[in-house]
Amino acid sequence: MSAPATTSGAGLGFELFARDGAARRGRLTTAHGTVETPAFMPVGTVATVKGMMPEQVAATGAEILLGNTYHLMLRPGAERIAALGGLHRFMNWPKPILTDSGGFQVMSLASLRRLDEDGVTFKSHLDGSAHRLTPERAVEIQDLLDSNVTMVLDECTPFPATEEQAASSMRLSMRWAERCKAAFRLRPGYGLFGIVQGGVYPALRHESAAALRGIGFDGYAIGGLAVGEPPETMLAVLQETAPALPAERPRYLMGVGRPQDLVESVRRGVDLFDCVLPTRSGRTGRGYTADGEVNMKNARHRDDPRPLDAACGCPLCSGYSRAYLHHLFRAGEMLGPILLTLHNLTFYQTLMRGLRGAIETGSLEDFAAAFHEAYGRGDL
Ligand code: PRF
Ligand code: ZN
Repeated sequence: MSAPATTSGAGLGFELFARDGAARRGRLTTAHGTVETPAFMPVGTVATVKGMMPEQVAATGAEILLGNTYHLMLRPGAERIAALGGLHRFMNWPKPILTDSGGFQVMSLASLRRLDEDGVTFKSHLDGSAHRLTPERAVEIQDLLDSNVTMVLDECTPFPATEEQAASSMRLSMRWAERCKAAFRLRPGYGLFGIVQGGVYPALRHESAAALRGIGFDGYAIGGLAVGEPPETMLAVLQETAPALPAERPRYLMGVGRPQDLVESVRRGVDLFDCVLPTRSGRTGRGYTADGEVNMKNARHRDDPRPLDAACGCPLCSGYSRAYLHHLFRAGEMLGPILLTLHNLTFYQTLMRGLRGAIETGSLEDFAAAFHEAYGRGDL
């Protein structure tokens, strides 16, 4: 069973117009605009992409942001954001927004977590106050935020986990997915994504994908990866899982990843990504270029008049030297993280544009080979 055709009418539109091997070139349509896929979503956890004005984020080429149920329910509160006109208005980002459901963040950030069949109780990492998330409340919060893409509440199975642990965790997530579907308010331009779990076990991944297909979602995420397993394991699980998802619906690999992971995951059929890496690295002095990662705090940049990446058209690379950026980081100046975040987000969006173009022209294998050849050079 697949999701209903939603190219027009209820839900989210998704068209595919080119394929190259398992890779897909598509367009997601929401109530707040369209997203060319494969796409990378910058992370705007607390209703801001750290250090960036929304206009700057849009100028990097980003068409959709990720927001977080967990953080926003704690502060400033979902009902408050709803009363202020929703998350788009609140943060002045008029384009599409996808929100994560909170389960993953509860497990990584909250204290005193207690998971039961009905949901999860936890204490806030901010002030220790007690809160509860159920599948129904997670959907309601994302509705209050006016999120275009609501994610089901799931449990991200930790790595490592035995097959028995991964199975019972995944089956709980599938029961929660069904409750999320029942609680979700259908409306045009908004959709609900299921999340495949099952750890590193192919049989469990297939069982999870089949359960979600049976329920029927607007899109299908692959969760529980990039949680500490080796990169080759992640790609093997991905290669196993992607073909088990409906071909005509978007696929989202949650929390991934490094530039090389994006290239390899697109080759295996992923349409959507999110990751804190470009923004977090930007704040800590790590820059991405076609020739690999660069640590701007390294003394070797002290006298370097060249831009970080001569091929990049971002504000950092068009106006400032490596020596100046190095100086800003050494001096602890806030412009350093701002400029480098802007560059890193531009690098990620430029990579996605390159991948989309390569799929359109049927040259993805050559694009990937050339990317790895240059990027593999590492710190320069
Ligand atoms: N589930 C949810 N959010 C997530 C993950 C998950 O498994 C991951 C795993 N990489 C990141 N974010 N809901
Ligand atoms: Zn740049």
